[in-house]
Amino acid sequence: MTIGNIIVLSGAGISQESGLATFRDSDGEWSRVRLEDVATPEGYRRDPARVHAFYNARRQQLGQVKPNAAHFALARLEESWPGQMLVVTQNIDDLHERAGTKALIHMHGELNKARCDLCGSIAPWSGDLNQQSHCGDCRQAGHLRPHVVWFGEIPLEMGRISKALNQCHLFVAVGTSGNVYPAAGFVSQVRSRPGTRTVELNLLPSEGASLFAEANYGPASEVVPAFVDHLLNSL
Ligand code: BV8
Repeated sequence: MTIGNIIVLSGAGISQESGLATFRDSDGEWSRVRLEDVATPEGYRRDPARVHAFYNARRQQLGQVKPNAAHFALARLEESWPGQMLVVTQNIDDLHERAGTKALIHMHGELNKARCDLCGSIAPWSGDLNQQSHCGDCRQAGHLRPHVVWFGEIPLEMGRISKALNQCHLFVAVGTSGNVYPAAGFVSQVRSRPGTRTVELNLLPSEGASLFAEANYGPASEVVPAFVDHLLNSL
């Protein structure tokens, strides 16, 4: 087994067994609300109170959930892998960091941070956000939004992610349906380079399943620890 650099791309499926809803499963978030109403800048301009309520409910839920075996397995892999490892998550929950993952990029932002549209400050925020919330930096009210990337907005740290993709030997996608770009395109960027390995760990084949050379299907809490054991046992 060559000791190379690993990138793990995670999506909502890795947090599903912790009790957080996914988006496109039959009981997912988008079965209850339209993404256009709650996860776009237009939706926020139209009805900020509705968008705040959507994210406030999800932020409150964070306090009631815990990382699962999949999150812990990735933290164990980072700890024991002799090469570099980076987790790029589409998720806005904090379960990867709570499981111990250190090298982590939240490309779609973070639920427990607020961003001020007036002064640009980004600060931890664990309670409810609303239009009366004051920014801790500029002290102004009415300009705080969830520090979350909505559809039509540019994901965070794309330069750093692209550089890591160009240097990775093993790309593993966990719990993502492969519907949302640019994340869904990462596997194509990696597989275009010879000598790279691409693996999908998911409950069901994703939209991009045919782009992965290998796959293990099942609940993340089972297939991710098994894959981590396979990697570490082959050292
Ligand atoms: C951008 C906000 C430009 C926070 C999110 C037409 C064609 C192609 C692309 C586009 C298009 N029109 C517009 C676009 C671009 C658009 C896009 O991709 N739209 C899609 C819907 C077609 N993308 C954007 O707008 C992005 N920005 O493109 O900017 C740009 C880009 C680069 C450089 C310069 C300019 C911004 C996208 C970010 C949007 N914000 N979230 C929030 O509310 O959470 S995206 C949203 O979807 C979540 O972040 C989520 O993470 C993400 C992806 O969903 P998944 O994580 O995959 O979740 P999903 O429910 O879909 O799937 C769950 C999977 O888990 C399933 O496969 C299921 O089987 C599996 N599973 C379930 N249970 C388990 C499990 N697996 C294992 N174990 C289990 N127990």
